[in-house]
Amino acid sequence: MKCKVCRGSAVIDIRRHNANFCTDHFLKFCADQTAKTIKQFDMLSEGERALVAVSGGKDSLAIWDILLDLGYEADGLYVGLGIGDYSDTSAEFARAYAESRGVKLIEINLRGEYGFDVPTAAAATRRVPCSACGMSKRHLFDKAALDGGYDAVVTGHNLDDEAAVLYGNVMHWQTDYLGRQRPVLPARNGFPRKVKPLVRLGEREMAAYCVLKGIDYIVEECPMAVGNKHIGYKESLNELELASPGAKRDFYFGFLRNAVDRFATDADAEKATLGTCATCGGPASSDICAFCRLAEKASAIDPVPVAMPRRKKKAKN
Ligand code: Q46
Ligand code: ZN
Ligand code: ZN
Repeated sequence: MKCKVCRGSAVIDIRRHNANFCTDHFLKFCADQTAKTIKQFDMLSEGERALVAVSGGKDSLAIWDILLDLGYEADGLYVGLGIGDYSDTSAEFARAYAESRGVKLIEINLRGEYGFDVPTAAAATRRVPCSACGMSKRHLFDKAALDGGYDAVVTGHNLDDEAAVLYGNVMHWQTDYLGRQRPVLPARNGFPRKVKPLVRLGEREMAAYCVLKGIDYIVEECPMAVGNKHIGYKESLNELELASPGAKRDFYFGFLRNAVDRFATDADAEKATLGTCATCGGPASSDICAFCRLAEKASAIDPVPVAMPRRKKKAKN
């Protein structure tokens, strides 16, 4: 197997590009694909400050690394979700990376600063953990970006993630979500700009990127992801990709080219009606925003151990 660029010995094959790469040219390929995405979707301009949502996993550490190598000013933000050992270990990877590059990592601890954690929030709301977790993370990333004067929140969502979310949104015809499923969401109504520069790169490539760059990351999946539908969607898409390389890319980028605009109105209308949260001053669809309501509810009950995540109920037909 030879590198497509230099004919040296290749370390990875990327079937959807019909290409093999050596280490150096693979790392360059990842940086080039990211730079192309940033430019194509106007994600970041020169001199802008980015806040990277860092989980300690491969994708967020890889995008942080690529942005720094591309010359962007990028700080990290780690949110301690209180998911037992998983959170403790992932925080260590995030800190170790920041230290190795001499860059700033902001840390927010849900239990320490807001009096609850994800397992307890799941019990308090009687919903799957990812629902309270995702909402909390979005709120805290947005708030930290605005408070810190950052120009954009960067997340490490990759092609596999976005194709799986799209698959789920189409399966259930979540038209409001479809209207928002772009790799860049402009700043408005009290929300900062949000960008996903890794949408041209897959999960396998991000793992390879970290290994080849010597970046240590948490390999274990979050223990609360049990029953997460996206895992099933990813598996289905992997089967399709195996039979037809490029299927995920064509599905996702075809959607961006041909369909996302058709759903945009629903999402815009919803955002336009937001007011201000009386507790935190952030955007809210009622007097108090969803995060502050969650914090009030979840901090009022005794902490729930991670060993007993609430399993998802079977979906009703
Ligand atoms: S951390 Fe949180 Fe994820 Fe764990 S509880 Fe779900 S959303 S799976 S990215
Ligand atoms: Zn090469
Ligand atoms: Zn609030």
